[in-house]
Amino acid sequence: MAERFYLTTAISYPNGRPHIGHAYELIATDTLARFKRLDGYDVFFLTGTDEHGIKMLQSARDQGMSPRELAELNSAQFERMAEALGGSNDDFIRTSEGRHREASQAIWSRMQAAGDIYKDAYSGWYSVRDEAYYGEEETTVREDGQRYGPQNSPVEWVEEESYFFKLSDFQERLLAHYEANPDFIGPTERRNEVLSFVRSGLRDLSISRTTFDWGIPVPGDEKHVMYVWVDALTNYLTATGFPGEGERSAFWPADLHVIGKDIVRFHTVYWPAFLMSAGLPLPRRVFAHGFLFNRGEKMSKSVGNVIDPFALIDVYGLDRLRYFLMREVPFGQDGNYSHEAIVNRTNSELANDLGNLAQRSLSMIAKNCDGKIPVPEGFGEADTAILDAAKELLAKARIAIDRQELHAVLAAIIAVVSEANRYFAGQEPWALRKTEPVRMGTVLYVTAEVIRRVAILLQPFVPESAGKLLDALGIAADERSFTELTPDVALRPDMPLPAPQPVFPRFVESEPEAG
Ligand code: ME8
Repeated sequence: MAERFYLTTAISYPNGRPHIGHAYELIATDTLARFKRLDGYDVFFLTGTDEHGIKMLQSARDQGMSPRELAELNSAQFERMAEALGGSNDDFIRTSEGRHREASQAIWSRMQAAGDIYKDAYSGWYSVRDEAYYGEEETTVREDGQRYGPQNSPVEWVEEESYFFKLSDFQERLLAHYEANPDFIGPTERRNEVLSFVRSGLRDLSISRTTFDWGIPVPGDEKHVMYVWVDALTNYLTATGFPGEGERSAFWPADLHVIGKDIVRFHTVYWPAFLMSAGLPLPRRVFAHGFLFNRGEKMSKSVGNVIDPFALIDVYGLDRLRYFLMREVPFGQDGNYSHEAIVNRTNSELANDLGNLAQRSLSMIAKNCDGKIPVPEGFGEADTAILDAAKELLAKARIAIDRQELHAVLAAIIAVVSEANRYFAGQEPWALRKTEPVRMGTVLYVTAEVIRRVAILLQPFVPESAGKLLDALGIAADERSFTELTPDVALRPDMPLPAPQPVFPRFVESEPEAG
C-alpha cells in the first residue's frame, strides 16, 4: 500500500478577501502535494478558513454584518481562490462546521482530563490582529502613546475570568522534542527563534474568553468560548475525522504543516503542547515560509494595499504566477514581487529557455522525421552527459522537496534546460539534416527525451503547461508519474507526435495594472 502523506496550509481568517500571501502559501503547498502524489504517495492535502475569534467579530461589526455572514461571504472567496489557483486540496475545512466543534471539544476534554486546564482570572496584553497574548516585556509603547506587540500590531489590556492551559509544565518536554527531532521546525532561523523563546521560560496560556460568544463553547461551561487558536489548530485533526476512527484517521499525525513565519509560535509551541497533553502524536514537521511584499511594501488585510490573486491570474495566467512565486523567492525567506520581475523571470526561463527549445526541436521532428520520435543511434559523450543530467533530477528534487526547497527544484530543472539549450546549439541538428540525418535524429531524440523528463518534473509547479508539453511529446496520461523517470524508461522511437503547439508563449506587455 502507498505510504501516506498528510500536509496542510494554515487556515486563513476570512475577515477580508484572500490576498497574494494566501495564494502563495496555497500554491506552495499544492506543489508539494502534487509532487508527492506523482511520487506515489497517498496524499491528503487540507486547506480552509479560521472563522472564530475577536478579529472576525470586529471586522464583521465594521462591515455591518454578523460574523457568520462575514465568514460565509469570504470563506467562499477562499474556496474559489483555491480552485482558481489549481489547488488540488482534498478537503476544505471551515471551523464553523459541526465536525470541527466536536473535534475541538474532544481535544479540550482530553487536555482537561489530563489535568492541564484550570480556571483563574486573566489580566494582560492582547493583540486582536494577531489573536495573541503577549508578555509585557514583548510589548513597547510608541511615540503615538499606543502599546504594540512584537509583530507591530496594537495590543489592548484584557482582564477576565479565563481557563488556562498549563503551558509552563511543557517547557522541558518541548525542548526534548526539538532536540530529538531536529527536523520538527524549518527553516533553521525559525527553529532557533523557537528554541530561544521556549528556553526563556513559558507562562501558562489563557485559553478561553467570556466577553463575546463567537467561538466554540467550552464543554461544561458554556459561558466561555475557546481562545480562537485552540480551535484553529485543532482543524488539522478535525479533517482526519477526530475524535472518530474513520477512513482518514490513519493520516494523523500530519507530515507537514506549511505556515507563514508570523504564526510559528502557535504551531511549534502551543500546538505540540496541546497534543502532548491530549496524548496524541505530534506532526512530523512545521515549515514556515516568508512574507511576500509588493515591491517591498507589506501587504495585509488590516494594513491595506492588497493585491488580488484573481487579478494576478487574469493578467499573467495561472502557470506564470505559480512558476514565478515558486522560483523567484527561496522558500522560507521573504521576497518581493513586481510586474517586471514576473515578466522577466517567466519570459526568460519558460518562454525562451524551455518554450523555444521544445518548439524548435519538436517542429524539426515534425518536418524532418515524419512527425515521429526519431530512432537514436549510438549515444556519444555529449548525448550521455545531457541525458544523465536529466536523469539525476528526480533524486535532487526529492531531497529538496523534503526540505521544502521548492525554488531549488526549479533551479535544478532550469539548469538542465539551459544545458540542453547549449547541447542543441552545439550539435546544430539543422546543419546535420542534409549531411548526417541519422545523427540529426539522435540529437532530436536526446533533446526530446530531456524535455520529457523536465516536463514530468514540472507538473507539480505548472500543471497545465507541463501537461500540454507532455501532450506535445505524445505521452499518455498514465505515463506521467515519477515511475516514468527511472533510468530505464525513455521515449519510444517511432512514436507518432501530434502537430507541435507552442506551450510557453512570451508575455506581451499591454500595460497591466497589477504588479
Ligand atoms: O494567521 N506573505 O490567518 P491569516 C506570505 N488564521 N504569507 C502571508 C502573508 C504575506 N504577505 N500574509 C499572511 C492566520 N500570510 C490564522 C492561521 S492556522 C491554524 C490559523 C500567511 O489569514 C500567514 O503567515 O492571517 C498564514 O500562514 C496564512 O497566510 C493565513 O494568514
